[in-house]
Amino acid sequence: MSASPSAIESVLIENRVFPPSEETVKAARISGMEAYEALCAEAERDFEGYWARLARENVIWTKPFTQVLDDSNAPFYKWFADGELNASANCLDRHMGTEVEHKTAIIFEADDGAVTRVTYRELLKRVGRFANALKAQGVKKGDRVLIYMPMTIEGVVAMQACARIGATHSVVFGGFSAKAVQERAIDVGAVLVITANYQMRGGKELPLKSIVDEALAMGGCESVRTVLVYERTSTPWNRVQGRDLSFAEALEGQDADCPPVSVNAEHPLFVLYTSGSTGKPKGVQHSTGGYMLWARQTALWTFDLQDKDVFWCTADIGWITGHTYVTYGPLAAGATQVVFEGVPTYPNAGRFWQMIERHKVSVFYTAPTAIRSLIKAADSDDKVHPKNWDLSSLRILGSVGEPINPEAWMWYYKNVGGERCPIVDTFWQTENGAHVITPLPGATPLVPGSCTLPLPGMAVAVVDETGHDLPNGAGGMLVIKRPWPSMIRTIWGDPERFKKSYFPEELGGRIYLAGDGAVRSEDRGYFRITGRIDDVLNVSGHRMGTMEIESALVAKTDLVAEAAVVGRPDDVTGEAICAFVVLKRPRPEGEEAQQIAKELRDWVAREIGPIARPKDIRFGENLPKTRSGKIMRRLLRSLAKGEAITQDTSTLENPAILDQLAQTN
Ligand code: 6R9
Repeated sequence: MSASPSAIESVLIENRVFPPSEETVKAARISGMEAYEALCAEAERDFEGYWARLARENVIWTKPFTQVLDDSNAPFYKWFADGELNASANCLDRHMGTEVEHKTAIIFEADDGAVTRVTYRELLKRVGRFANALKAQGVKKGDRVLIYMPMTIEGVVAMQACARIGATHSVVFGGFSAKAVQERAIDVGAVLVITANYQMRGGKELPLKSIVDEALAMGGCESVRTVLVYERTSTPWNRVQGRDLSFAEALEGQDADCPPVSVNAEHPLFVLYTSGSTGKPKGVQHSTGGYMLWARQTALWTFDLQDKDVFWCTADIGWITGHTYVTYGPLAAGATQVVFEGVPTYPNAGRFWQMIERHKVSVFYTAPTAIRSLIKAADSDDKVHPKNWDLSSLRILGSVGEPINPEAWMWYYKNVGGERCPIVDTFWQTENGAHVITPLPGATPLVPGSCTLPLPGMAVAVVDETGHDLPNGAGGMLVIKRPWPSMIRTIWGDPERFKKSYFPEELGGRIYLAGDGAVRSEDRGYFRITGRIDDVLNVSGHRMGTMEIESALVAKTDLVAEAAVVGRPDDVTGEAICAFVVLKRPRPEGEEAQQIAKELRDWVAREIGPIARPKDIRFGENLPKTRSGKIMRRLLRSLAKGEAITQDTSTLENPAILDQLAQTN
């Protein structure tokens, strides 16, 4: 079956149920719904006892905890607060002397197809050596290190090395701009930056180090003393004397043995920036103990990882999915995983399928946007259809980052999974640390387009504006009513914003507000996520704040007077960015409009990164506003979709501008 773009949208709700095969149930870690329900009942009966048990089973503690949950300063919850551990030891050292020691930890495939493998033993040595190099540069426990790296073994090593010495890492996605790097370096107070001279993507050599140079030259980053440069390619890079060192220089003479530093369970393992509903990205701060517990446990449960599995999560380490399901979860679980440097469409759109065949991947985890673009590619070129490869090694498929529409689900199920592999549609967020709502491959009957049921212990509910539970079938706000170990601890340097964003007073100040809408099915109580309810867009599975893009646009002060950004549905990227712009000069038309639109797109790509580049830009003499001056975003959303305006426009100052704004460039 193949899907045309219109067919992608056509099946909005799919009611067929796909139960796991008997074979899958029998072999699974959580075997059957009874096993799932028993775990839920355990968490219900003895909430703290349940989490304490999992914390003991999943984490190697250097000092055992005696407290479980400390809610004395809620919503600043603490978990296992008197326990101590090291995250890197929990991923690497724990396997030494076991059969995992000489197992392949990472199969790295470079953009050009070259493959490198490292065992757990070798990875431990590389991490140890790198950790010693960081120490030699004066990095201490509690310092922050900014990582701006391509998808490579070195990227994982850099993160693990920070964890090993108790330094808090902050990874910035390699597609972000110099401005984004600068803002994050300042906000987090980084003392050292780890980067590469270039990254290879789709056959192209793209700069990283020069972007770091630009970011640090913008000022305000005086805390950064050192920049370490991984020489990914042989192309020379510009050295700032006294500040920059190549990896080779930094690693020279360093011992591979670096004892892991024990840290408190609440010690910040990392800060990861994500978009919120205001202009400034939020530094989501995660703990060490609670995070490691759920990263490992969900890797084992959701993906049912077994000894022989080859796991492949396609996410970049610059996102939370790459943190939890590349750097920490699979390694703590002792799995073999694939790390891929390149892009799914190079050298052609069969790359994923080719790599699954080549490395005998058995558990494959990717994003709906990638699936949808590969559906399109396979539709127009039979040679890149997954049927051309042997995908029989696959046993479990996963999806993350945005709702997967039933049509894409069915295509993935049939053409990739051969109607044999359960699809785990995992709902979670940067702030959650790890999976929240997801099917379990050996238990949950699947319904396409639904992330099904919460993991045991996750008190997820759908509520109205006053925080009251809604019945099945009624749409409302997704919340989590009780704390969980891998939850966000605070927003770095902004505890007030943390409280306001996630634990609003209107809901009593103790309930976590996800920012997504959801509805539970009438029959099974299965969750379906209906999308963000705040000013956050989801473009290709990446979160973008509308205000962030608006701020970038109005920062072009010579040209832009005002801007409003909304999302509109898009076949491939899920949502597309649509910007309505008022210029400081007469409204342009025709070629001039196209030229300015291009200039603004490029500007936003430079300010934030290419993922923020608006797809549509429309010009008006004004924006639709109420008499009190509020931009009527609902109208803009309709205009962006190309819908006729049916809303009440009587409060609008200037109804004539609607016609202008309906015109595309
Ligand atoms: C892991 C990750 C979080 C937002 C979240 C929601 C959307 C993620 C989803 C999903 C429907 C799923 N989202 N997974 N929506 N079904 N399975 O993506 O984290 O980058 O913080 O994005 O993504 O809107 O609120 P993050």
